[in-house]
Amino acid sequence: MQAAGLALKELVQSLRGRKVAVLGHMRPDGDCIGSQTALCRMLLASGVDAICVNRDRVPPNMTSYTEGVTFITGDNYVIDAGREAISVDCADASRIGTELLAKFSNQLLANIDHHASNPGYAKINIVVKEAAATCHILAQGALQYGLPIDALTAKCLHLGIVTDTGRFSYSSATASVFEIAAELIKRGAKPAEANYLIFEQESRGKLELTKRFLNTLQFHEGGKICSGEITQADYADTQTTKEDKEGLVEFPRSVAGVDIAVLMEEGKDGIRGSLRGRDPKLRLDLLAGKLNGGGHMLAAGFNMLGCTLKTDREKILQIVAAHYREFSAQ
Ligand SMILES: [Mn+2]
Repeated sequence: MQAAGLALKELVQSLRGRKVAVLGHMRPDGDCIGSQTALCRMLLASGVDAICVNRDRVPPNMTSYTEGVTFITGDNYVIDAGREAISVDCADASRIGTELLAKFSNQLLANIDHHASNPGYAKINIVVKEAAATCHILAQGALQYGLPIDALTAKCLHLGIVTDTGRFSYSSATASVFEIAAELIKRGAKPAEANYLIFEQESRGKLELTKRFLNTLQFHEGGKICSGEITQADYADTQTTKEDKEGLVEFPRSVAGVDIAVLMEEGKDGIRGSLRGRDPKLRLDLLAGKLNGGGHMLAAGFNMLGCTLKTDREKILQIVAAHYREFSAQ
């Protein structure tokens, strides 16, 4: 982490007078938006011509964090010649989106991230696998080396940390993370305001989607596995989108006795799934691999092309159950 702070300071200094685009991943979350806007603001305050670009829109409850920066989204972005790219919170370059990535013919200048699988795909790689969030890396480095953090930058950094640590509840929420959060609060971050903006602005459609999802929950293997489903009709009927499925898999995961939570989403081209657990022994990354997916030991995803719930639901659940029996016995 110390080395990352120095590398961040040197990167910011070397960019003075240059043109930079700060890129995030598709379907951005709080850490993505927070790290894009915080880094952009630090660069602007350091004399760098910086903008943010993302393939997808900024979630409506996060738009206040983009104040004062140019944040380009959508397919019609025009990137001026000579603008170099830095990615934040992207485990690999493809997470930026192929079309957006193609706008930058040269290798990405820098990659700042905390995902364990990050292969280091840029010229300069500031990857700290034990960091709680990309915003944690940025905040630590900025505080250590005196990079500019005004009140809104502090709010942006806090946004990434509060979302990626599950509101400071995961094991990644260490004492030093709390110390950094305290410093960000001194500089203008507002926890109650962030909590309201990020966690208490759900649409009524999301509530209806949640009701439908809860109605589909089924228990398997004596209550050790709990699965639920979403269809395209659910989105259409509740006027919601894929963004709104965020967090739904936490409901089955939160039930006592459940070791594997499964969310299956039926789309036009197949079934996408989310897997969540609490015991690393169950290796959900390996389970996802059996279902054409991948991820982390406790959180993974899969993508069964050409499958439908009607014809393939049982097959998928049988693979999950067989994996559970094999790995829980070890
Ligand atoms: Mn993150």
